Amino acid sequence: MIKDSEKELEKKFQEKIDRGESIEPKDWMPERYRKQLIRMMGQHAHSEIVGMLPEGNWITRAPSLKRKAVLLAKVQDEAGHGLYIYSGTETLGISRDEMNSELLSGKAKYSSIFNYPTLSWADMGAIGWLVDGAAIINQTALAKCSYGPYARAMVRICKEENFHHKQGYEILATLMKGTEEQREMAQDAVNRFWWPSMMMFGPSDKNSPNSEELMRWKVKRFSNDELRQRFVDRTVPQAENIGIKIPDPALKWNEETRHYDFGEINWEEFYNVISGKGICNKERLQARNEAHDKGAWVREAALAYAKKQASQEFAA
Ligand code: FAQ
Repeated sequence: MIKDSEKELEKKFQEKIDRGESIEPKDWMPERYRKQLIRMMGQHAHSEIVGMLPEGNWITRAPSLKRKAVLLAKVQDEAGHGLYIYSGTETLGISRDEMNSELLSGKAKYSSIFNYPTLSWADMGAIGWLVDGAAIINQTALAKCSYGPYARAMVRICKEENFHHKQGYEILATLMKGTEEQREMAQDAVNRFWWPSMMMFGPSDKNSPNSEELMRWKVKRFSNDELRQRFVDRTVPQAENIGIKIPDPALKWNEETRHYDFGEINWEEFYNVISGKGICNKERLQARNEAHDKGAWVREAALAYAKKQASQEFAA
């Protein structure tokens, strides 16, 4: 039997995607599709892991036992999300070790948002409400992406992110019902996290080199700007509901488009942060490297145990 040429395979692959069918790990796929997914899923998994650090910073200082238990559970959830996505990425032929070394060496990117510091308890509210809120909008779309393992991981992750979003919003709503100082603290956290959250959706469509290809392959179902607009439209009424002001003087409901218009993002800041020059980039990588080094004995012990089990099974 004559094998299909690469071009024919690519044509069938695209037709499958156009019919809305999933691509599974053993299916044929263009090398570029595999590479793009490894890049994007790898960055996503790293974001979940590095994303534990800003909130982890407040676990010991949570204002009550209940808040502490909730925050602890949330940070653990993020670790779980990282693990699902790393496992999903491994189905594309890259090992967890390789991905991890790309993160530790600074070669792989992770979300810009986690390079900002968490200065007050209200930041836990702002992260849950804005950062998880932005993540849900992006990830709900990814739950319908063409790569099966990624899409399935997103379904579970979105359910947990919804809980994260609500707990963040509830922290801010509680502070807004508190003293003048507590209201100021909530507003200050939103002032600092609003624009970085808007940047999570990536560069504007005209400056997004990967979008065209990823949308053709239905990895991305919506463009960066479309998702960003969805985030603004959903978030502004929630802010009004609890008396928080969005720090954007250009923000205005547009009766014609039925969307909110908003101001220009500081793209210079965005590109600085993603090229390693954000406030906490160094600190975050250092923390991950230290954790990796301190965990060496765990990896050694696990390996020794696995070897012992294998030799016992072999002898039996
Ligand atoms: N940060 O051509 P595009 C979370 C890079 S999960 C850093 O538009 P693409 C949960 C981009 O990689 C948050 N880098 O790229 C949580 C590319 O660089 P490269 C993470 C960014 O891939 C909550 C270059 O710019 N979510 O928060 C960013 O088509 C609370 C050109 O950009 C995901 O990763 C950025 N914000 O679209 C955890 C979702 N934006 O690799 C803890 C999956 C762009 O070519 C606590 N990823 N870049 O050198 C995606 O949806 C996409 O990859 C985008 C970027 C939309 C992020």
